[in-house]
Amino acid sequence: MKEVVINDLPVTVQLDTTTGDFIPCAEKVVRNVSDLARMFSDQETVRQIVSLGDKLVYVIRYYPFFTSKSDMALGTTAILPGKVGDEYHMTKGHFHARDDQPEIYYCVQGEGFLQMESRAGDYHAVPWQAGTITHIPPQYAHRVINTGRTTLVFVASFHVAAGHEYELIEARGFKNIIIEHGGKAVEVPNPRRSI
Ligand code: PAN
Ligand code: ZN
Repeated sequence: MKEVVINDLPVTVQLDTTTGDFIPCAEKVVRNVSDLARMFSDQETVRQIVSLGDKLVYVIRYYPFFTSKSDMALGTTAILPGKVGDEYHMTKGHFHARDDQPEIYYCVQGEGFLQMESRAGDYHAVPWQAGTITHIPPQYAHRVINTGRTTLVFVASFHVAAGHEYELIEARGFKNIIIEHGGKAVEVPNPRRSI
C-alpha cells in the first residue's frame, strides 16, 4: 500500500458495479497469469500463456480509510471471464496474517463461487451471484472463482492490519478446484492435495 494518509473525516466513493472502478480510488493492482502461476493446476498452459505475453486475470482497487483510531479498508475486485486450461479465472486466495480478522465480501456482478477453508480443513464453496454477501470468519482462507461469461465484481471490507498470507495457498491450494467440464462448472478434488 502507498503512503498512509490519516483522515478523520467521512469519506464517500462512487462505485461502478460493472467494472469495480470507484472514484476516488487510492490504489490499483493488476494480477496476470504470471502472478498466479503456481495457483493453476495446468502448469503447461500457464507456461504457454506467459511465453505468449501473459494475460490479465483480475484488477483490485483499494481505499484504506485510515483515521487516527481505525484502519477499515474498501477493496473491489474485477475478475475477467476466462480459464487457464480447464480451470476458471480466480483470485490467488489467502489467509489473513492476524488470527482475529474476518472480512465481508459482497458480489455486485457476475457468477461464480467463493471458496473458504479453515486451517483445520473445514471447507466451503458457496455459489455466488450478484447480491450474494458472505462473512468470512477469521482463519478461513478465501478465494473467488469467476465461472460466468461476464466480469465478476465484488466488494470487500477488511482491516488493513489483518495482513495477507499467501504461502500455504500457493503451496497446496484449496481442497477442491473448479473447472469447466461438459460446458458446466464442476468441483473436483485438487490434485495437489491428494499427493
Ligand atoms: C481482497 C483480496 C482481493 C484479491 O481485497 O485481496 O480480492 O485477492 P488476493 O489478495 O487473494 O489476490 C481481500 O480479501 N482482502 O483481505
Ligand atoms: Zn482477505
